[in-house]
Amino acid sequence: MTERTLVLVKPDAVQRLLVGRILGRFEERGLKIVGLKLVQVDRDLAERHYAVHRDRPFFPGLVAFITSGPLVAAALEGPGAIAMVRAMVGATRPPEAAPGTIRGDLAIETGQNLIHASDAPETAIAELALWFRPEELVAYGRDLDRWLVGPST
Ligand code: 3AN
Repeated sequence: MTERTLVLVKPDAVQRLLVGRILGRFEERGLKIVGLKLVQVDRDLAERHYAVHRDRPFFPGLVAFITSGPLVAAALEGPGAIAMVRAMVGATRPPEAAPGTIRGDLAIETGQNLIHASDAPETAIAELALWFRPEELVAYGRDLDRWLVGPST
């Protein structure tokens, strides 16, 4: 089933010049970028995005980190995109992230783990609505989809 999911390429990835490489992995896999922007996140958006973690001890540090510099928000679309992107991102704690995943290849510490991705269909819907206005998500065709996903029936 075609799904959309939210990815945040976090401030550490922007500062480490990894935006292109990280987004490139998703492009190469065949996922379609349907929304994309650079955002300097304010405290209100950060707290709403991480509301589920509000009572965790690392919450203040998390908000400080995500607001510390610009990040890149992307909406990605594809068959089974939500689970596929999570698998490509890897475990939350980089020491546990499998080689071949973004965190397993490029990150070493949990606080600076480069990327966020929606973890379930309901989360993806809520997060996409939080980060993108409806008109910022663009539906379009790609000629190479017949090579990636096969002929349309
Ligand atoms: P994920 O990003 O893999 O979905 P979550 O949702 O459990 O992980 O955590 C959100 C973010 O909070 C993580 N990406 C990480 O930056 C931060 N975080 C999670 N657990 C910790 C922790 N124990 N110490 C510091 N930061 C943490």
